[in-house]
Amino acid sequence: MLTRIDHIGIACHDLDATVEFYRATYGFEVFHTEINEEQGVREAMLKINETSDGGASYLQLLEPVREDSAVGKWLAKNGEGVHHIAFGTEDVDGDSEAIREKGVRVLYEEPRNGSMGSRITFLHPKDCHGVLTELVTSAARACRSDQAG
Ligand code: MC0
Repeated sequence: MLTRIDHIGIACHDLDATVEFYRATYGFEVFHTEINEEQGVREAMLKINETSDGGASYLQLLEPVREDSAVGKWLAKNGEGVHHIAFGTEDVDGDSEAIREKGVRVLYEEPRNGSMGSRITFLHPKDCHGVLTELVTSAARACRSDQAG
């Protein structure tokens, strides 16, 4: 079950300048930064609020580390802006399979590594009314499900 907006992914050319905009304009501070080589991004997570499912909602600022990455291609074509929305779930495997059975293209056979140790997959934007959609199970949740079972 999808229980929160986990994050909104925002593509930018200059991560440090964009982080500074969000800090100076809204007072949002960086909660976490990392480079995800597989996805080809350097990212900063800005925590906005905790959520009733025990998780949290973030803004995820994304700077491409390669021009041929998904975010690099997106930026070249569209410029800066909202790149994707991510829903949080305790069960990215089960929920992505259930969504695949509804005829929506799930981009990965198995969930991959996401921000802060999460497991992630994506749904094709052409099957989601133009919105690139990500499903996320956070590290704490993934660990809890492993222990449960
Ligand atoms: C592409 N399209 C989008 C889009 N990206 N539409 C809405 N939102 C987006 N972000 C549209 C294009 O405009 C095009 O439509 C069509 O989809 C095909 O796009 P393309 O430019 O030819 O590119 P493809 O087909 O090579 O790749 C698109 C695809 C790719 C969505 C499959 O970007 C992908 O695999 N994305 C998932 C991975 C990802 O985005 N990673 C970065 C975030 P037209 O009408 O022109 O044909 S990593 C992340 O977020 C991690 C770190 C985390 O959360 O932890």
